[in-house]
Formats: sequence, structure tokens, C-alpha cells
Amino acid sequence: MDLKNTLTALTGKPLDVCSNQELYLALMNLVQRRSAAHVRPAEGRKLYYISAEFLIGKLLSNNLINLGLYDEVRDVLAQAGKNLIDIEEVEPEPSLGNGGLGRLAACFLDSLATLNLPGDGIGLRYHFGLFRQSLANGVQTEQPDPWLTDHCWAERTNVTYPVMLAGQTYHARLYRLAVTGYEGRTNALNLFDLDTVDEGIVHDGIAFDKTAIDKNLTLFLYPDDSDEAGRRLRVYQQYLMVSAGAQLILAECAARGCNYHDLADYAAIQINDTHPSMVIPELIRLLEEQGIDFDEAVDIVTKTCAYTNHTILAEALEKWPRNYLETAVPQLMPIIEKLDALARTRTEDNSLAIIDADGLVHMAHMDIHFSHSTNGVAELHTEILKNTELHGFYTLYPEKFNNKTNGITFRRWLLECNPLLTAQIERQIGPGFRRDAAELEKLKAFANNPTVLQQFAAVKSQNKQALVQWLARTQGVTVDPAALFDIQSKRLHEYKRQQLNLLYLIHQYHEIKAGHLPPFKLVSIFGAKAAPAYTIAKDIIHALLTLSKVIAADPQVSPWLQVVFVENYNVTAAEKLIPACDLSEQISLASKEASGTGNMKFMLNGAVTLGTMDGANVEIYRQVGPENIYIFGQTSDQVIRRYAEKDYCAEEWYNADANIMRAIDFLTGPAMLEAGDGESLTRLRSELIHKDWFQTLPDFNAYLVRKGQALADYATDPMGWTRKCLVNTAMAGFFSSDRTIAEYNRDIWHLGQQ
Ligand code: 26V
Repeated sequence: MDLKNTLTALTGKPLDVCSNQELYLALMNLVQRRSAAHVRPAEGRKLYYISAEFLIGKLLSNNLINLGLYDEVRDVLAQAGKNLIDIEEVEPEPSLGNGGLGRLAACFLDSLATLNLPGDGIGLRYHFGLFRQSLANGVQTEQPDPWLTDHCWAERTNVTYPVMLAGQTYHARLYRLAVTGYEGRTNALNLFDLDTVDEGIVHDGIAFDKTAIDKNLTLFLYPDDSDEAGRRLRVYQQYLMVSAGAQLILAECAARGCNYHDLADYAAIQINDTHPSMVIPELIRLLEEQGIDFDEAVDIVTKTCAYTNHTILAEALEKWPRNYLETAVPQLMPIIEKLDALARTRTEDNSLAIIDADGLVHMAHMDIHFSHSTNGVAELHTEILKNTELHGFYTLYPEKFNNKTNGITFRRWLLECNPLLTAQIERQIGPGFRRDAAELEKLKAFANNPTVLQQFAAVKSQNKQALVQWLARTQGVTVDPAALFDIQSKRLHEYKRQQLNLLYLIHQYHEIKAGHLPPFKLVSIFGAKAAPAYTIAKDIIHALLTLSKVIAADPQVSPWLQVVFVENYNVTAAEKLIPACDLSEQISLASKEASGTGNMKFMLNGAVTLGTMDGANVEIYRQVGPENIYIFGQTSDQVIRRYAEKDYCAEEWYNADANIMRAIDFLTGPAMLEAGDGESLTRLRSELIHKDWFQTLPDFNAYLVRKGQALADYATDPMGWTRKCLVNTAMAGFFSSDRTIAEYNRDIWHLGQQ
């Protein structure tokens, strides 16, 4: 049957009289049937990627592209007077992740299926995922973000596993979501949930009773853990995921002939940060139940598991008080104690222990001792782990440490989100880059071709127009498409330094007031959610929103400067922003951003990076060369030294530099106080002068100069600027997650072999 007839059969009526909702459901059905035909049995070793987050984003278009159906579906619908883009709007976004870590997991699933590797995800079926952000009255508030509708990509199964939480048995139900590969196999994302979870207990935004775990366990991704009940709930969530996950793994392997002694020949388990770390003692417990003795179980689990570290920030490295674990998972505590004792036989260094003198259980330490691989997510990050943060472990187990620089799937982050650039690239170098990202480098041959450069510039200009329309429709703001679009979109965190950008904008405001007019208008676009309990992050959002108002109301400044804060930044918004970006802000304090992946998405879409030598920016710099990126600021060595010597005093920088003082004081000057909240603005000003833990002030002048240089280059040499954009796209092939996954497989997983 041809596609039109198939779709008509699915809707039960002619396509032209269907609603977008009806067409969406029919297309979902079509995708589910077609993807089922690409399910392949696993042979040899199969990967289980366990992660508390899979930030998959909307799935319809992505699946249509991967199944090779997108163009045909679009055309069939167009003949019936329907627009696929409008149908996509019906789909709710599953925001099952916070940011980079969760989006990376989603990109990895795409690449595994595309490379025809047997690899499934294991996670939780949160009912609301990350909160929906609203920015009314200059303040972030949080609401639930439902995505589970009657018909849903994650399909309910009859499979349940018993999980003991605080001495009681609960039944984890398996939901399965098909993961399509680009012209490849179909894998699965396995998500667990309890039937008893009750969405009705949520009140006043995202508040709920944190103690009733039968009702609340999977309601939200990472419930606010600023209080103890929240932190305890997180332990319960984690155990539900790993216990059900471990049982699923053992059942699947047994069904394929595994006798558990040879588990490592059937399964590779990647532990995505420390949230799934309890899978190590849980698997040991389950293997012991099968009659395997402790020492052998430890050996099997060590050979099966591998661990990825995603941050050096101490506050993000999980350490659970042992009394939490004693209450929540008493069955694991004796095993964790035995693992601690075993680890202590390998080293006399107490700082490498699993259970420390304060009774805190260090999840990362358990991972490193009892898995065979520990990897960082960019070269610089891995070097910092080896040389400083995890140096003791590196000395003990040098062979376990390796680097896997992150990547992104080009299906979503080029083919899907930027069809105009995709078509332009294809006209230049043919379609090979769709399967082999390294072929993008062929574009370099056109770096000095004025006609081609003009075409690239025209694509960017059209994408900017599309963003302007989207901003008008969804955010109610008017933006001039002729302006330079400067974008910083990522989670709000002090180490990512949105506050540095804020100080720059205030500086520019003053310059314009003083009559120093720039050659063109700058539109600074932000997208960021702050953790609900993270006060300073919310203060930074408030300051940006207030500044935006102050500038918009000032007829002298507003022709030259505009600040746009996009509400509820998520994958869908990212897909609109990234193709339209001129200048990509990647300005974290060097050493603090493990990798970044937004930086890669912007680069791929032909934005030029303004950044520090941090995370994967270092590798972007190496790919494109100094003339195609704007680097500024302290190096990671300088930053690490400054922390070690404890010699940073923000107030000295504030007092010594008139520009810094003027920008910071503006926060509590009359214009801002009139438009915003005095308490929040005063707290932020005080934080910058008296703490500034992420060293904004020492990098301020370097940022000013380098950004000024970038803007001047954009103004004076448009062709040269477009050349930089083209080179960025051409050199982005290295950052395909297909490359990353191939490296994980070569060095860690060895999938398909026995
Ligand atoms: C978590 C938390 C939680 C407690 C409060 C402070 C805090 C700060 C950071 C984090 C991050 C946790 C791990 C994470 O998401 N890492 C990100 O992983 C990405 C994928 O590897 C990487 O690109 C980002 O640089 C890294 O921040």
C-alpha cells in the first residue's frame, strides 16, 4: 500500500478532513509499525546504558527522518492541505532530563541504533519530567510539564519486577519506547514506573507530599532536593531504576543462554554519572541470590560495568549519608560495607574509601573501584580528573582511565532542525555526510568561493527570519532579523557564567548612553532554567529580565541593544534557536564545564564560538584554528592555581576597575530598582562583590575585548565572517556522537562479541 492509503487507513477518513491531532496519532502508529520491523535480536555482548535522564525531545520528526519517511510524509500531507510542522506542534515534549547529561544519553541511543549496535537505555518514566518554566513578573516559577497522553511513544508492557524499598515490596512496571536508527536497527529505551503513582497529589506548582513514595516516586525528574525528604526520595528513585534494570538485564541475558557466571559476555553496563551507581551492589546481591559467591560476583560486576564522570563540581558528586541507605535499601548496606572493606585492602589512602569517617557513602568511589573503566567527557576534563580530582584513583588504577569526548547526533541537530543548511551542504558536497559526518570537511574547498559563501549567508538569514517569527508567536517579542544574534542557552549555573554576559550587556548599555554607538544592533538571547531552590541562579534570571525591560524602555539604547529571555528553554526551543545563531556564548569558567554539547550544536549549524578554553571548546579550537573562534579568559591551570592558593578576592577586582564597578553598581541603581526587585538585585550585587566563586571579574575585561573584536569583525568583513561559519560547519564532523559511540565500543563495550 502506498503511504497515502496507509495513512488514510490509519485515520479512517480522508486526510484533508483530519485534525492535526488525528494525523499525529496516525503518524505515531505508522512509525511504531515501521520501526518494529527493524528490531534485531542481540548477539554476543549487548549494552545497557543506565541513566536517570534521557532528554529525548519530541520524537515524531526524528523517527520519520531515521526511517526515511520524512519527505514522503511531508509531501502526502501537503497534497491534503496539511503541514507536517503544524502536526509536530501537537506532540508534547518529553523533558526527561535537566540538560547536557540527559541530552547526551538521548544522542547516544540514536547513534547506537544508527551504527547497528545492540544497546538499550534503562531509566525512569517520570510523569512530568523537568518543570515547565514561566517568567511572569520577572521571576521564574515552576509548573508540572505533562507529556503522558493517552497515546504515547512509551508503550506499557505486562512485565513487572519486584523492588524492595524500605522493607516493602513495590512492583516496577516496564514501559518500552522504540529508538530508531538512521537507516539502522531499532533499539529500546526501557522506562520503569509504579502503577500507584498519583498525579493528583501535586499542588501549588510542583509541590507534593515527599513521603508517600507509592504515590510520588516517579512524578518528577530529580525532585527538588534542597530538603531532606527530597534527597531521600532521590535514593528511592535511583534504587527503583537500578533494581528493576538489573533484573531486566539478568532476565534478558538468561533468555539468551547466559548462566550468570558469564554475564560479562552478554552484557555491558554503562553507568551514566553516579545516579545509577547502586546497580553495582544490586547486581552483586542478585548474583549472590543465584548462588554465586561474593568474590566472584564482584569480579563479574567489575567486568560488566563501566562509569562515566560528567562533572568535577564537588557539590554535584553524590555522597549519601549511610542512614539514608540503611532506611531505603537495607538489603544493600551489608554489600556496600563489604565493598568498602575490599577497597581498603587495595589502598591505604582513606580519601579513596567508599564510606568515609562521617558515614557518607561516595558513589563515584564505588564506581571506580568496582567497574573496569572510568571516562571523562572531553580531553581537558579527563586530564583534570587524572591530575587533580581523581588523582589518587588514577595512581591506583591508571589502566581504567580513558577519555571519550562527547558528541551530538547530526540527525536531530542538523538534518531535522536545519533543513535549509542540510540542503545547501548537499548541493555542495553530495549526500555522503548524512551517514559519514567526516565528509563535512569537503565543504572547506568552498571557503573562498564568494557565491557559495553568499548562499550560506542567505541560509542563515532565512533561519533568523524563522526564529523572529517563532519568537513573535511564542514569546510575544519583536526582534529585528538584521541584528546580530548572540545566544547563550543552557542551564542557569554560576559556573556557566550567564552573569558575565549580564555585566557585558550593562557595560554596553553605558557605552551606548555615552554615545559610543556600535555599527549594528546586538540581540542577546538567553534560554535557561534555574534549579527551583538555587537562589542566586534565579537572581541572575531576574537581573537579565529586568535589564531587558530597562533597555527596551530606553529610546537611546533600544535601537542598538535588545535582551531576549526565552521562556521554558527545552529541546524544542533549542532546535529553533541554534540554526539562527551568529555568535555562540560558551563562557564557563575554565576547568568547570566538563565538555558542553550545546557548543557542538551551534558550531555544526555554522555559529562562531566566543568561549573560554574549557571542556570541548578546547577541541573545537583545535578543529577550526584560531582564526575561526574567539577565545578569551584564564586557562584551567590558572583557575585551578587560583583556587588552590585561595588568593581570589572579588572585592579587590571590583575596587580596582572602574568598568567592573560601574557595571556591578548598576544592578542596584535607580533604573534597575525601579523596574525590578530590590532584594534580589541587592543579593546578586553582593554575591558578585563578596564571593564570585566562579571568578567572573578576572575574566571581565578579556571578555569585553574579545567580544568587541568578534562584533567588529562581523561588521567590517561579512564575507570573512561567513567563511568562519562555513569552516565551523565543515570541521564539526568530529563531534558526531557516531564517532563517540564507535570509540566507547572500541575501547569499553566490544558489543556483539563474546
Ligand atoms: C549537577 C548539580 C547538582 C547539584 C547542584 C549543582 C550541580 C552542578 C552540576 C551538575 C551537573 C551534573 C552532571 C552533568 O550534567 N554534567 C554535564 O554533562 C554533560 C554531558 O557529558 C557535559 O557536556 C556538561 O559539561 C556537564 O556539565
